[in-house]
Amino acid sequence: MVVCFVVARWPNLIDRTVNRELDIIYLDNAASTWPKPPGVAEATARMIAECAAGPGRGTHRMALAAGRVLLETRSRLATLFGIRNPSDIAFTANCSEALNLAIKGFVRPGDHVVTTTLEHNSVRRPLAELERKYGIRTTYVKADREGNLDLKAFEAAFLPNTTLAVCTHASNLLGSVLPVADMAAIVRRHGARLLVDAAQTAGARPIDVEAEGIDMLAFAGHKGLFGPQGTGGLYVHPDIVLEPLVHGGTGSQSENSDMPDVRPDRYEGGTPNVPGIAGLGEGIRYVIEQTPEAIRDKEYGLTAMMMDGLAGIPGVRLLGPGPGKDRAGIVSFVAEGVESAELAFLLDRQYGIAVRAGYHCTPLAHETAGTAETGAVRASVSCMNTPDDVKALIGAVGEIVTSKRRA
Ligand code: ALA
Repeated sequence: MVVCFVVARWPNLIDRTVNRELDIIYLDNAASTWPKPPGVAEATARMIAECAAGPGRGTHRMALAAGRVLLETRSRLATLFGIRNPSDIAFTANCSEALNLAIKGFVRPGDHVVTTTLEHNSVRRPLAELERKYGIRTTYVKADREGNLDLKAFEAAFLPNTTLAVCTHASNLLGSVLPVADMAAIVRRHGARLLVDAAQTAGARPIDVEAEGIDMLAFAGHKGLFGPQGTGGLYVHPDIVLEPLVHGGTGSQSENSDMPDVRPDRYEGGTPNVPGIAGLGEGIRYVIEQTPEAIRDKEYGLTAMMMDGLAGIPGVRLLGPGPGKDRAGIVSFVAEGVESAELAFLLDRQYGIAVRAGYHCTPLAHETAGTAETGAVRASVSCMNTPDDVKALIGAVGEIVTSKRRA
């Protein structure tokens, strides 16, 4: 009875939300991309409607069809990231889970880890947990105010017991892009392994794990890969064996009380998000068709336009690399006379523009940028945005900031 009552009271949850979103100018793509390319929603819905069986958990046709969806999406990911064996990719619920799997599965008591002050809490928090529980040690190499990392300082942080380096590929606050191939060479010289957090870059710029020397790559499915939320994954180099994060059913080696040693089963306990992974497969298809190079260039053009326009508004200070320098599709800024949260609120309520304000789960990067006290407003594009979206943001920020400064 209670369930019926609740369902009856909330029959139109999706309609109400989507209807409001349809006339939005969406510039919060660093959190989650929207809209998705054609085919993503359809593939997800189709799996729920037509093929909701457990992959690898039966030999009937529907279970096999679900298994093929995982296989196909994994193969597309391997193509996109230059990975030889798709089984070296494990699906996870998001990039945070992938990073937790990599960090907690790799680091052992007595280890030292090198990382940076640009990291998201999904790197900082698992490391802090291991520090508390097992006394591991972490060195945070300080990036400069724009979000650039000095490679000499990075190399100087390595100790004889350093086993892992973790870095974001692009800062989710500053948009700065780290030179992961150069970092990988340093990491190799010190006999350690490199884990890259590609939350902001997977799909939005080229990544080749072999060519760039990346040992583990964590990625979100719902950002630049255009999949649904609840998808993500981790690439693990074939010679690295991680402790699993989840112990549970895999549909394989069921007599064994340990997790199987075969991949990807070892890292995928429990029934996966097959509808989400079906949608993710369509998102990756789109990225491969467009090419990550073309997506990067389109986002860069929109970002450059945004920086140019915002920089011309008196009282606005942009964070991150200056004009002409490489950056992901992220522009964060602070405005004199108006708090970041208020500015984001007014953009949404008065202009229908969605951005994200606050600390973006990266207090370390805010300290680095000098915005630990104020937070910042972040506008972030995907290749679905248009110059008109950017013009609307610049115009709206200009009006709000000018009226606040006059008041
Ligand atoms: N990490 C995501 C962001 O930066 C959620 O907004």
